[in-house]
Amino acid sequence: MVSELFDEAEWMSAPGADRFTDITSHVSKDGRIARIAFDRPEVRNAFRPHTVDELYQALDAARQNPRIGVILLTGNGPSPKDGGWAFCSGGDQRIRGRDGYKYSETDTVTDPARAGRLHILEVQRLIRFMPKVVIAVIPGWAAGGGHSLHVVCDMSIASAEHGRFKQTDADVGSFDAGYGSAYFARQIGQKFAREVFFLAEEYSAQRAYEMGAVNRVVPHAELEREAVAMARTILTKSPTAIRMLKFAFNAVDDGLVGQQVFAGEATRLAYGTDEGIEGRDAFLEKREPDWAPYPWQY
Ligand code: S0N
Repeated sequence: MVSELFDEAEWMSAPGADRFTDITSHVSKDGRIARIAFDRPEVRNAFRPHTVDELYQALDAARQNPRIGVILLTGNGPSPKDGGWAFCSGGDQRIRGRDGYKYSETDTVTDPARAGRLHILEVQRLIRFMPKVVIAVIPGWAAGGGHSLHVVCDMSIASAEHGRFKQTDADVGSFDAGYGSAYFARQIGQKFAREVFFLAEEYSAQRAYEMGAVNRVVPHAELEREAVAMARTILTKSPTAIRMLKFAFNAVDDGLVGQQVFAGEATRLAYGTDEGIEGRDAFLEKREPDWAPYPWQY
């Protein structure tokens, strides 16, 4: 069983997913939605570097699949140990060392180039900059770096009964000083964001909803069904409009990189116009471009 909330009728295994050990990766049977899940419920879905590598690969495969428009990021459960549910509890503290993380519990760090990589931030950027909608589907704890992941997702939907939020970074001496905190403050306001980090208290899904940190709170048993329904609504929209909107929402907080990403999409659109094609053809045909048909619009 993948997860108690997993609907076998909805999903098929994603290509190559059988090689994953720390996550599961599925595609909806119509090929339009990806479901990628942490699969370490016995440690509240904490991630080790190996988990992050797999997560990156699965997300990037979904990004490159032109049929997929929405990705659901979730955590499998419940824990076989105690029945607890989690989205993700952040970095695996058992393998954290002075300079970062060992690759896995049994690792003695044989490859210095891989030691201590905090590359969950690469996953954050992949989610942030992919031109598809990523929804955090939160069946239980979102804590530490798991909290940061839900923050960077485009939307969040949480289990009413088991959804729990806690930003433990300052408890364990870590700090996500990027999207996890500063962007979180843009979402819910400075006072609330500082409270969440400085007090590191537990918040229910309902409280997170009231703060503006999650979009929807739904009965636990319906969590994935509701998430799929949200995804299907998004899939009825124009892919170009959704990608331009996502990058427009991002741009104001992403500085020159945000402008670069948005501008890249604008260039792509311009290349598809007759005017853009005239520029290309004029160069290839070694002649002056004829811009006459294209007015200086106002
Ligand atoms: C999630 C919590 C609140 C759940 O509490 P609960 O329900 O009482 O369960 P527990 O009994 O505590 O846990 C059940 C079992 O799971 C193990 N476990 C839980 N979380 C982790 C973890 N993160 N690492 C390793 N093991 C974990 C427990 O030990 C227990 O095991 P057993 O049964 O054997 O006793 C609670 O568990 C909790 O507070 N967890 C820790 C949350 C945490 O502090 N996470 C780390 C925070 N920091 C990061 O994530 C940094 C990540 C990072 O790499 C980063 C780097 C740079 C910039 C940004 C980031 C970033 O993303 O933040």
